[in-house]
Amino acid sequence: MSNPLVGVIMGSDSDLDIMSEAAKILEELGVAVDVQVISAHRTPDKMAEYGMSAESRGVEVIIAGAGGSAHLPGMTASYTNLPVIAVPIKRENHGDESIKSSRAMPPGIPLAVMPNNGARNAGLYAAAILALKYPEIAKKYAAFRTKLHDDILAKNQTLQDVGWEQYLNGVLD
Ligand code: RP5
Repeated sequence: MSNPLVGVIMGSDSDLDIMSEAAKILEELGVAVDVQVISAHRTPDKMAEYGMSAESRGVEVIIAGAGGSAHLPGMTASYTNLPVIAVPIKRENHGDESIKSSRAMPPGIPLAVMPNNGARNAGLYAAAILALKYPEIAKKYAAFRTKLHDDILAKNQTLQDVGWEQYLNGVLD
């Protein structure tokens, strides 16, 4: 694969089970990714260096996931002019502090904020941004969307064929 166009960063390796969804969908769409653990509060120097050097390294979109007070997405955005997509990490015992913190970026430094644990959509959103420039990515992204569309048509056809009760008890089992 060529140089990573998307940087996927996260505050802890404990976020990787969720953040790997972004890497996975991007690689399925043929987009090379660079995946790193960078903590805003434990390695602030590394976060600054990463943000400041991202553009010169050829990265075009950054996806940043963090839990807790989730400083990583907003602070990374403050170190680069690249688009930054935030993925709030929410575990079962967590509140909504991460998504609220990401959404509350003061005007001037924008963050695209996904739903809690929305790493897959973050990957897709990054692909949509890159599709504006790269026809190959645009083709794969469009094909992905077409498949979503066609899958629903096929499911509805089966629902019409077998009826809702059998669908519920048979097809969905
Ligand atoms: C945040 O604190 C990380 O993004 C993670 O979601 C959370 C817990 O980190 P660990 O204690 O698992 O390293 O900084």
